[in-house]
Amino acid sequence: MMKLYGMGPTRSLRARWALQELDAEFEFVPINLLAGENRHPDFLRLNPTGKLPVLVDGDLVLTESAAIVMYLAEKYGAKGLMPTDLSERAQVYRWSMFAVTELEQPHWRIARHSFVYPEDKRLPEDIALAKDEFV
Ligand SMILES: N[C@@H](CCC(=O)N[C@@H](CS)C(=O)NCC(=O)O)C(=O)O
Repeated sequence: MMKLYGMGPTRSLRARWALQELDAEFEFVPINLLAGENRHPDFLRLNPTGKLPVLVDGDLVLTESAAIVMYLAEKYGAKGLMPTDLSERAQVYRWSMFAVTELEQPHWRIARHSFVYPEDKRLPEDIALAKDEFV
């Protein structure tokens, strides 16, 4: 059975949502980032960057939430999440890339400088710049 390593409100939500949307059988393996479980050698063997999500499907170990979603959509092609028509599929690639390269980056910068970084590393002026970029 496929295994998804993840934690509630993180990017692993994307993969979990796709699995549920596709009605796929999977085991969810919780990894507590706050407790540092992503730095355990067993987890680092799966993903040396120590990041979530990780999907394990047989011999395949896949990281990157957008890639996982697209992989699942193709694996369960009959469910219709991934269009069969190439030009429609191109739009899936386009909007997925747009989400992770254009939208997510400034959004994540806002989060880092608002509550992720320690207070002395936060740059309020970068929040303003990132907001402009996001818009
Ligand atoms: N581009 C990656 C980003 C993965 C990522 O940064 N995951 C965060 C949770 S949302 C993480 O695991 N962070 C732990 C760390 O950086 O140590 C993806 O979309 O999967």
